[in-house]
Amino acid sequence: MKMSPAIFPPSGIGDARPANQAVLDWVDEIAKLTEPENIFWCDGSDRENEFLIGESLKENLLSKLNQKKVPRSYLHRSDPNDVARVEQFTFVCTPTKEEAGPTNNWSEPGETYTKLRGLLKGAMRGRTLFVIPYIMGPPDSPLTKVGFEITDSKYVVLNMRIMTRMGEIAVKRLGNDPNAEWNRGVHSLLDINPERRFICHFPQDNAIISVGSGYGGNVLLSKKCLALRIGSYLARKQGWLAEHMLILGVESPEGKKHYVAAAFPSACGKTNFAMLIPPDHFKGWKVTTVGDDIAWMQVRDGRLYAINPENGYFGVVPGTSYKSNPNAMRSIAHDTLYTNVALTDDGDVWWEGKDPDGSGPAHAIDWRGNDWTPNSKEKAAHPNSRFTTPMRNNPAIDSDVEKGGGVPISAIIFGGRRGDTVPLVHEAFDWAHGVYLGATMASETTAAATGAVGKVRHDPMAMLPFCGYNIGDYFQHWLDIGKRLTNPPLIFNVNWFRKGVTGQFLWPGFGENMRVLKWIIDRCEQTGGALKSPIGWLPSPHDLDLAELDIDHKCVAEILGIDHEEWQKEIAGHKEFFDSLGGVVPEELLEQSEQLAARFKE
Ligand code: OXD
Ligand code: MN
Repeated sequence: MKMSPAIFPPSGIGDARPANQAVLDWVDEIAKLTEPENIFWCDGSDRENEFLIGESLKENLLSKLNQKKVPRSYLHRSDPNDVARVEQFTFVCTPTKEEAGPTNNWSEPGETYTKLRGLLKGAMRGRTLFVIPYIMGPPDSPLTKVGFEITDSKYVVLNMRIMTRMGEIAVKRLGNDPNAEWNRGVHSLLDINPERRFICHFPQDNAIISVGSGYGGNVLLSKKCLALRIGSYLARKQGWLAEHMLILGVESPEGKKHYVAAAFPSACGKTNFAMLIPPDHFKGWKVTTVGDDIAWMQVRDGRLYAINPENGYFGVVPGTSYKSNPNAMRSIAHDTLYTNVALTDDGDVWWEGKDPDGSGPAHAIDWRGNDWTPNSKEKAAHPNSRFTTPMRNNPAIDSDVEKGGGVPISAIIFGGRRGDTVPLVHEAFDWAHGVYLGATMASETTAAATGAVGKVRHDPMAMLPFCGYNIGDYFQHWLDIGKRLTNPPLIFNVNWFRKGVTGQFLWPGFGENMRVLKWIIDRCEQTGGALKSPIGWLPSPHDLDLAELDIDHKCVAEILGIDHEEWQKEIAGHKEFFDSLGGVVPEELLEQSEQLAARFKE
């Protein structure tokens, strides 16, 4: 990728310096180290955004799309070696290796700072250093956190403006107290070389340094780095939860509303579920979105309340269509930044799965900038191509998305992408059993991170790449939170991806997932039927509302059922996973494992 030169903005833009001396000193220190041509203090205003878009277009960092088809939207092509999160280069730098635990790459903080300072030395020569003030969370929430990100990438600034509440609002919230809590994030593209790509977290310092990448999950430091890795560390210390979860509202025709939080691994349908449109049969039911990726939850009056700390969606594009997710399609129809999708000859964006009827363009420019036709071997859009869009574009946005106190959570769902073994839905017997369901969930890997795709791996609570401390302590924290809840959410596990013997998906998914959601709500309302099984409460076929659904009865029986042989392997897999963590798993979860095995023998 061509590096953009320094820019000198017209007066009134790029000079929003905060008064807080701690921020000024830190920026000074980073500027001395990186030696930028100039410093641009972002205020998040429309004028500033227009200026940065104009400069990005001049530098070919963005391409303008057909403004009639996708108004105020742009396409960015990243370096082909830089298209996903890099878990192998992501580090948690705690004073001891034990604090980072068995699931994180650890590196010693002192040595890591020295190495990163070496890489950052002079890294911004000839470039502009942008300072981005932002908050995570609604402005009046007690959970809201302030962050500052330094970056030499305009693409990062443009994305952060969509993904966070950026500018003045953060400067005001921070105030002048030099001891206030705020996150220090430093990002430099360096030369986008995978050999010099490190995403490092220093939880004790509330600091992040990310170098060598321009990909969203590695560089929008508000998201995976602050809201999850550092967030989970702070959450444990401060008694709340930072989770890789969507949050949705479900309202019945009578106006009764519940909120549900659901943890699925990356690229496993969180955005689709958060924006679900109920099928016609569910006339009068409404699903609304609070968040599509991250939930911060606190205990109040014995209940769990959740906020979405983000302000936008950074979603996977391929597969998104008016059939699979109409609300996402409407959201990304304007004011959206696209990364690594294909460009059609009439200046529109395109990707695999955009037209479920198979009608695609006869010619396009693919995500690498090459000619593409339907006969090409390569995909037109990268499998991890993304949209960045403001959450306010979503027609189904929940009316309480700005509520600082959060929304009360009635149910928590864990789910993975599993071709076998795990039924469509089951309910935990109680909180500790629910924590066990989360701790033992597994899922096929996806293109959201570099590495093999389609390999089943254990991904506890969908937090394997995002838990910023020892996973054993994280499990214990979940168990402890449960002890403070007098009115805990019910906990469920779902699997939309189970396949039959011929390899076909057994469940239609997408909007039809409403049928599962409805059963979950029925269970919360204590009106839904269920059968006790060794793995938890299972709906029988008549407990699910399947009216007007074109599905074979045999498929229903298969997807709701459990195969005892498969579960013997599954339980052995749980044990193996817990053993692989080297003795950090709380006793209470080991007991859950024993109890699960025993229930199969009853
Ligand atoms: C994401 C991810 O981008 O989980 O949300 O990778
Ligand atoms: Mn995610």
